[in-house]
Amino acid sequence: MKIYFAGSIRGGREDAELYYQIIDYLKNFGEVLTEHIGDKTLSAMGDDGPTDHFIHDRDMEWLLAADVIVAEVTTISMGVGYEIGRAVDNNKPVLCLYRPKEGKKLSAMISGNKKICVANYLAFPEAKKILDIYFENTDI
Ligand code: 6K6
Repeated sequence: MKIYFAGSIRGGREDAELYYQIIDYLKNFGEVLTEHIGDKTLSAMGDDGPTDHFIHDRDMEWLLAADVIVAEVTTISMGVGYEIGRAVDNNKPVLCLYRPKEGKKLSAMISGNKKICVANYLAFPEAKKILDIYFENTDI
């Protein structure tokens, strides 16, 4: 199974360590196409790599090749929101992992979309349980 993991880059890298842990755990269920999202050396600027056109086209190719999209959506990211929308449009199953925070609410465009599965959690051990249940019960 091909898994596309989405997590914030230019939206902010404060959860990079958590992305790394989730990606590492996702490898139990299949091939993760986007391992670089968990690279703790990646800055939020993202100016030191390939061009933005290259990143967009390559990532879309991976997204369309994926069987499932898992997104960590706590740190707000335009790129992650865009990827989720494109995935839904292409009938890909989407699981969003979200850590609720005082005074913050997940965008209604994500929580209000019946095609998107949103799971709230507090920390990584709980995320692992969510992933176990999701991949055990989802017919992908
Ligand atoms: C180099 C250093 C930091 O970033 C880079 C290269 N940039 C990207 N590389 C790979 N995927 C990217 C990059 N920028 C955005 N994405 C995609 O959008 C990823 O798949 C993420 O899930 C999402 C993050 O979007 P932003 O808006 O937070 O950047």
